[in-house]
Amino acid sequence: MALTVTPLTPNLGAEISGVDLSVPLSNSDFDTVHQAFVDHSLLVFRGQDLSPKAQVAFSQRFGPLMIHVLKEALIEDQPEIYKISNLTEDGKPVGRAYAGQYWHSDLTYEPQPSLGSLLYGVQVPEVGGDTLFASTAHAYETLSPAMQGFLEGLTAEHHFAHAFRERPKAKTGSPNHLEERPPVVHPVVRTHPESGRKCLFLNEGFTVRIKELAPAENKAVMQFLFDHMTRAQSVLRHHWQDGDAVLWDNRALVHRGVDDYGDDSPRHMHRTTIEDTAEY
Ligand SMILES: O=C(O)CCC(=O)C(=O)O
Repeated sequence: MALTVTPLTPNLGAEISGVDLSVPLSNSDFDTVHQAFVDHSLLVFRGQDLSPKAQVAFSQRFGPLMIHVLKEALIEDQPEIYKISNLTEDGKPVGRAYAGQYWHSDLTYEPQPSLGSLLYGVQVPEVGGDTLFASTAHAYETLSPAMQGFLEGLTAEHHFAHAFRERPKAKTGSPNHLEERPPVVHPVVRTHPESGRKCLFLNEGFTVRIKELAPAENKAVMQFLFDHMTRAQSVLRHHWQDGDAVLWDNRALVHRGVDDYGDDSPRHMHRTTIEDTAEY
């Protein structure tokens, strides 16, 4: 079956059909997938049957993989796979439950953040547990030139612990590794190294402050930017089916989970995280 690329919204997302990710893609199919990734920022592959090994092999074609700081949520003999799961085994959590229920881009608290992530739905609820994605390129492009000019050259501090400081911990608890990662600084506007588009690079989860602004200015400017980034025109909502593999570009999107389901609705996912080796 021929590979096809079908856009899902005007501003982000495409569904790819005619591809089996469990076997190596030909170079020409990979080039088409890669170009679609750059053009649409988010790709949905339905009906996949992906072993951890095959998921790692496909993800590695985009770049080196990162090992998540939450070691207890990794697959033991395949530590590139981070488990997002509300399942338990012998009373112990199988992975990180209800991860990322706030807008974020993966691993911006690392000095070298993530290029993209591939999340594979092993078992998902029939209803609920969707993931939302918002285009930070579209967000930048829909700011006024005056606001774009104001943001140019500013830098922001990102910290892993920030995501857990003021959030309700009802379902997830706080991980034990919060202080293991010191704060890092990234530009507020980054030019995507492959598409050439400018993207806002800050997120509600991990961005503590814009360094050059006073506290009251920070509060107002960051809240404006977070609201602007997640307007309906920039958002795609993915409803999961078992066997979906969703690949997203952390350089050009923010995303969040929706915890509108409970432990009586099993949700078990495998994530690989690709490193961004570009200089900004
Ligand atoms: O489980 C989800 O829907 C979102 C997961 C997430 O935020 C992540 O993998 O970074």
